[in-house]
Amino acid sequence: MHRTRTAAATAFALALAAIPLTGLAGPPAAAATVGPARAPDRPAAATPLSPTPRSVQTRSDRVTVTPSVTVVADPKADAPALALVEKSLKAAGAERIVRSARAAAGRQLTVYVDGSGAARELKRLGARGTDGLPAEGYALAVGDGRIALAGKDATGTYYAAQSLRQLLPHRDRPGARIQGTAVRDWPATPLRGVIEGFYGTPWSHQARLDQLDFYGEHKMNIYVYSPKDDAYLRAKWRDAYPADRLAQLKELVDRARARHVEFTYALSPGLSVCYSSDADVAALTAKFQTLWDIGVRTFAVPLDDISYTNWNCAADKDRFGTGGGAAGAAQAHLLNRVNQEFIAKHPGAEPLQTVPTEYYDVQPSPYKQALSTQLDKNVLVEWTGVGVVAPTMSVAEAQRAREVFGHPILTWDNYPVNDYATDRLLLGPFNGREKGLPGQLAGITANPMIQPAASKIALHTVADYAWNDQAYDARASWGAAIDELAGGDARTARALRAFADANYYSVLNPRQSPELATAVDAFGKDGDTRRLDAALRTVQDAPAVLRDRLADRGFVQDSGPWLDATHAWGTAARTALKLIEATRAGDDAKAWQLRQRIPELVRAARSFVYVDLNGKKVPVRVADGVLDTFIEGALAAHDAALGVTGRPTASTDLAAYQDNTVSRMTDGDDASYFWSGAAPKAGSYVALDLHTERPLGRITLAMGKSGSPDDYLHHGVLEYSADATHWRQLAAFDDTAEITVDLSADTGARYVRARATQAQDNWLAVREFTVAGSDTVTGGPPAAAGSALGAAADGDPATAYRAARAAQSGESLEFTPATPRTARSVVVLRPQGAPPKAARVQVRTAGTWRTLGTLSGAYTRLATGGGTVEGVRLAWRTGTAAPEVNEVILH
Ligand code: LTM
Repeated sequence: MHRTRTAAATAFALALAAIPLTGLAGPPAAAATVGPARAPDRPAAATPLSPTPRSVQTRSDRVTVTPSVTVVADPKADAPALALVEKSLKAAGAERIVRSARAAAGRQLTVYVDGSGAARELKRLGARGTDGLPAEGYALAVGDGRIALAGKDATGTYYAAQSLRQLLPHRDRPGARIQGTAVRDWPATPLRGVIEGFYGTPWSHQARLDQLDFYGEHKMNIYVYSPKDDAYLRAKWRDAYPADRLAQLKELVDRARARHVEFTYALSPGLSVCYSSDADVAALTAKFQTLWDIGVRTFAVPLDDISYTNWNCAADKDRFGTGGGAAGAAQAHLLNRVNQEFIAKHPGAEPLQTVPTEYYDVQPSPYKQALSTQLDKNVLVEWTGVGVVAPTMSVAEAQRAREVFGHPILTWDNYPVNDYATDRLLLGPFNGREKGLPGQLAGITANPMIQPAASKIALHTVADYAWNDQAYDARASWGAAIDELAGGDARTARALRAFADANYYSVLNPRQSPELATAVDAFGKDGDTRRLDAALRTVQDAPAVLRDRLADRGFVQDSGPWLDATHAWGTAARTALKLIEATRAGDDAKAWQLRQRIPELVRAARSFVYVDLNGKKVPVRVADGVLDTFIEGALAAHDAALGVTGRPTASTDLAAYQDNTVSRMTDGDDASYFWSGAAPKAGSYVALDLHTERPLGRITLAMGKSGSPDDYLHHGVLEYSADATHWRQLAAFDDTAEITVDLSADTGARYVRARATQAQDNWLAVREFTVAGSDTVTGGPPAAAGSALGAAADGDPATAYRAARAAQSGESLEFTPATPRTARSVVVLRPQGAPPKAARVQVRTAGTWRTLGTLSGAYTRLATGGGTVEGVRLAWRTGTAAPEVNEVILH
């Protein structure tokens, strides 16, 4: 099967021909102004067109889509463009489309597509034609009862039709009029698109078809088919496709062509190829031939993420030697053979593409030198920028890449790919790419997320940048992407914006949730709870709105766990805000009631997982560093109001294995644990910050866990410090997983840590790391397993003493401060639902016990009547069901 050369293909060839080593061709000679515009230019960014055109002028008149519309098209006009024009007119309310060689009589709308008719009408409307435009450029004018559009080539006409689609009203508003407009437009770089090049679950066939439609709509002209976990592309690259797989690929190739997208087939043989082998060259080209036969015209041989220091066959070592230079020579040899024996022998084939093994920097090396000098000059080299995921990319870096690789550069931009961060959706815009960069490149391909539909927000912005980097505004493009996906529905757009903001963080967008963070910061300054609650409510409700109203069901499906987590974090944060309100209002009982709900809400928010290709469950992150921090702040403010120091903050220099984060060793739950995911080295530590310097009581370090009893620090020391810089040793320990150290009242510190003194093979699991104050708790009933009496006076209301049994006659819990304390009241915090009158509350002053009253429900505050308190006693009523106490506080 043969096809006509698409404009995308021509652009590709032109790009190669036009690229001088010092930089690519600049903007075309054509001026960006059109003829006699009747109204002043408005900034292109203000148009509804996306990508933002180079030049837009509005006219003072308007055109109506009449029930019958005549289309006067050049006989050679691009068929997909014509089909799109007609479809868009129908969607705008036209009931009948008449194809004719002449304009309609009377007041009926006539649309001219390409040829002399369009050229004449463009001129009449004061717009310039396509002369002087680069490949894929177009001109479009609307006014005086007609529409004229013309492309520099077939793809240009298709893009003119895409712009017209966006300008036309929707049939929901019959008779709606189109603003008179003249657009003159062209791309900033020849190739613009997507490389499905990530690790993890490859996109489905339906998702790929949907993506190709999306690329066409966004003037992207290349899709590189290169999912890392498709065995036919890497592990089993020599194997032929079964018929059904080939049929699916053909459907993709056909859809791509209809959308003016260059389907690029990328085969990655590097895991097992023998570069010098005739048989392997034959296997590669035979596989390419099967793709050629279904219409593929662009091919790539990526050689990323392989070892180039180990040969796959002895023959390569004999032929090429060893080292980076040898690897470059071997790869150039293989690529040149494919280029000369396949690409060159297939007229109509586009230039070969490759991804070098050193794709992530611009450092000269023997490997790059070999590729630069030995690889055929017409092979395109893909490069990720400086860094695998480059936070920024500059014109100077691209120029350097061209010099160092000695070939035209196509960026493989690792955004919004999330295979290295499967806990996140990356919903922020394409950012950090310098203006002028596209002009240095053969093109830009973006590696998307494992989630195809959710990638559309970022890909929309990539398309904007790649088409018109000079007008690109990341935030504006992000907003436009959201509005487009929301389909013009304001409520959906608000929800989608909140959801995207909550999932904004990436290497390119290091400020997580900028809009929510701004709202939280503003609250910190003005304390306006109503405003922050409205913002949080939008976050909380966004998932339900999106599930209910978002037309792109793929987006909803892709985002499932993140939608759940967003709702749950919104709920937890709103509860924290209510806690702040109650704390401020001095409504202590309500504050305590709200406070107790938060740990469970946070646990729920952290419980949602993404299940990856291997079945691994990855807890997802949403608005991290913003909502979790806000909640922690609310808890800390409540602690301060209660007069307790709060839960110590845990830290470590060891990475956590999966979601077994370091905070789990201070959560008061002996069943959860921090797990290091790597063996500690000498010097590795786990530490606690007690928030204030205070006397240290009993320290417990409970290590190991069921299933991994040997995951403890085998040789270490316990240390303490006032400033986290100067440490003093408390104890040394060897070969023991459970450590308890009792300190005298005069040992005070803010920081405590356990530090490994030797490297070991086992990982580290810490179930609980606690530091009691030197206040003591005695009496009973005895604590249940996994709980401790001391939890009733550890400064952390989230931990609780839970009795093992009901109270017996005469039993009491006695709290003795390290030193007698002046206090106006005794506060006793118990779990919600705790029975009233369960105990008499007594204080000892001047050596005498006095009864202040009985316990209320969960929150009890009793005035001491003044004096220095030497002790507090909860004298249980006989038979009280196993008591629980979160905290006894002298206030
Ligand atoms: O970036 C390249 C050239 N190769 C791989 C990609 O397949 C992968 O998706 C990204 C992001 O993890 N990193 C790579 O190194």
